[in-house]
Amino acid sequence: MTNDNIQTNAFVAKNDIRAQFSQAMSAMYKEEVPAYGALMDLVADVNAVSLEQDKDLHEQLTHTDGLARITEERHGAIRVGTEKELFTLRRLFAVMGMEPVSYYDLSVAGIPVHSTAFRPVDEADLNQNPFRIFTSLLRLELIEDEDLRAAAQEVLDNREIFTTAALNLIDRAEAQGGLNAEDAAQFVTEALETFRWHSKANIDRELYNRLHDEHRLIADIVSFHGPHINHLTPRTLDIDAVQVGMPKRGIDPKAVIEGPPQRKCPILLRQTSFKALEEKVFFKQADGSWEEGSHTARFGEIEQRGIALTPKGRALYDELLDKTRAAVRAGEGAYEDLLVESFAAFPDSYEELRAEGLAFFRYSLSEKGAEIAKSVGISGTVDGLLEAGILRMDPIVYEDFLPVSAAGIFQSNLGDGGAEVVYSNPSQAAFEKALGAKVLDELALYAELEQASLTDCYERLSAKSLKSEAPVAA
Ligand code: OOG
Ligand code: NI
Repeated sequence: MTNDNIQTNAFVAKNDIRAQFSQAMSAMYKEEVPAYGALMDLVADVNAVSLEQDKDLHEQLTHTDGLARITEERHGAIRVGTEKELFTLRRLFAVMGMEPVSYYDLSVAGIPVHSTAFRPVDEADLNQNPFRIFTSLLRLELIEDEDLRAAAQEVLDNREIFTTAALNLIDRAEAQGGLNAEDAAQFVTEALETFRWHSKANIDRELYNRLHDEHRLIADIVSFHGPHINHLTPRTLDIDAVQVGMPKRGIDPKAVIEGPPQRKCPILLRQTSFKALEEKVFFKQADGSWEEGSHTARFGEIEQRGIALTPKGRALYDELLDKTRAAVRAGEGAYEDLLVESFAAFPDSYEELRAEGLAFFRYSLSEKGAEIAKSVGISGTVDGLLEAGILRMDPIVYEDFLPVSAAGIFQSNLGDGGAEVVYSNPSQAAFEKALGAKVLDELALYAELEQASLTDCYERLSAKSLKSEAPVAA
């Protein structure tokens, strides 16, 4: 064994650091926002019922190793103020095996941020712990009022959202290629500090009000010591049941579920949330005293994840959603009926989704296929082998987010009032410059996963001629 190996073995796996961090975040948020704990309980109950009643789903999740991860599964969201903060966050998340995937422009929805999601990328890592953080960067350049922009910039430039120990441990993890158990535990503790809620604002009430009048989100990002986690979202297997169950447990959900309608074969992502809490905060007055006020930012959200769509499937999703939203605004009476009606045009069986090249699948050998492959080499097309029951296919879970849904979630929690400004223009290049890296292309990741699963089947069947007839998206 080389010296290198000895060192590497002493490092805690990134997956374990991520799992510890996700646990720690959940425990902290439960303390900070008790309704989150109530929601977790509801989701656990609903998921147990779904798995009991839907044997196919149970079998599918067991087969794809997706079952174990579900109770521990959650995503969070944060918003940062400066390029430097985003840059360091990328390094911090990398210590836990989380990489920036996809670019989301929220400015088109009147929200002056652009975003990415930090998450694990490889299938095995996702199955161990798929913790994700939706991360938004404020775009101060979209504020027209120059004085206000300068005041906000100054406040942001003067804060340090990371502890010194966290910064040192990030440096160490990069230099060594990992962290030992003691460092990893300290890293989790120190990293958590960045996302903690602080009721004492960094600024006085007057500046808070000016920021708030420009956009509530700007006040949320600039006024506090750091990017407090604003929600943590468990994954449910039946979001309609959770939506109905929330009021019974004293939680008030937003009016509509974002995303596609209820279907037999869930696609992409459906999300709903409960309204942000009104929280007591304290503004720092010029004479050093603290003045009491209130701020709403933190809320709860639930999501149900379905199959990842190919570019063709995604285009159809966007088209049908746009059509619905052009006719009626989300939240108005007819919205849900119209959504269901529009989505009648989206095939709702896995066979059709595959045949039409609308969704990504993970292929594996069926029990029969594995048995036969022991003795004879088999070749054939994917269609033929599926039909012969030699291959099986399972949906690849959508691991990302949806900009229209995200905008709906942001908006439902910004409350009423505040300006409805439409900012413009995505700027992925500027975002990536701040990040210090390119975001990964989520569609390429799904396509690679599908292809890798097929290649594995080729090899096991020794059927080198195996080719997908269904349009496997590039
Ligand atoms: C992020 C909103 C987006 C989601 O699930 O789409 C999001 C935020 O409010 O900061 O978390
Ligand atoms: Ni969310």
